[in-house]
Amino acid sequence: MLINHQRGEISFKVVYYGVGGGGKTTNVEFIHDHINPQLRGELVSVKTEGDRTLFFDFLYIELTTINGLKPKFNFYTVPGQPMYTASRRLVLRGVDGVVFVADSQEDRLKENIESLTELGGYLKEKGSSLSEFPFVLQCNKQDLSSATAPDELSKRLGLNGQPRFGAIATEGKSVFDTMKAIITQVTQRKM
Ligand SMILES: Nc1nc2c(ncn2[C@@H]2O[C@H](COP(=O)(O)OP(=O)(O)OP(=O)(O)O)[C@@H](O)[C@H]2O)c(=O)[nH]1
Ligand SMILES: [Mg+2]
Repeated sequence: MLINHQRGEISFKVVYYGVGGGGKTTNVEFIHDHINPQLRGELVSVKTEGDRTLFFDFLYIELTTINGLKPKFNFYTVPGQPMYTASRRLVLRGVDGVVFVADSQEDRLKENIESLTELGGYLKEKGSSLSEFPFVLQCNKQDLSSATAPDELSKRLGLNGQPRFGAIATEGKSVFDTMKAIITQVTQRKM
């Protein structure tokens, strides 16, 4: 969280985390494409270790001001493939909230668990945990026949009670619900 008093802004960093090919980029692109262009910056793709890390920011004016400051949200995705651990650590620096985009397909459960465990380890280093930190689970690819339902997937991932959404990011289904849920968590925590 950063406060810019001159501009009267408070910025939060939200990271979309999860396995390679799970749908993080699809989420962020959909948000970017469907938000008022006057309220957001460009979608910027930054190369890290040969992979892409997406970044963009926008002013979310529907929220009331926080202590007189305009809330601004910076959305990032990490590269999900296992070898990009260093990039993920870099992107997670200063994070205020995480959306974990799980690939709901049955055969990706093990990778989802590995990715979530890595995230948990990072939060632990920061003196936090998955249950304490602003966190939303998105069970993506619910359109596929081998998809596990959100409640069941949440259980299998060892989560308890964190907000969860069944999504189809390619169709935009639950993309904004997920985004609003993490924004609520992040801002309520800081207010
Ligand atoms: N069927 C289906 N495909 C999806 C869905 N969401 C994303 N995809 C597809 O999955 C593939 C990977 O999506 P990305 O958004 O690039 O995944 P990512 O999580 O950013 O992957 P990395 O950047 O490699 O970590 C793309 O071909 C998407 O079109 C979904 O809800 N259903
Ligand atoms: Mg991506």
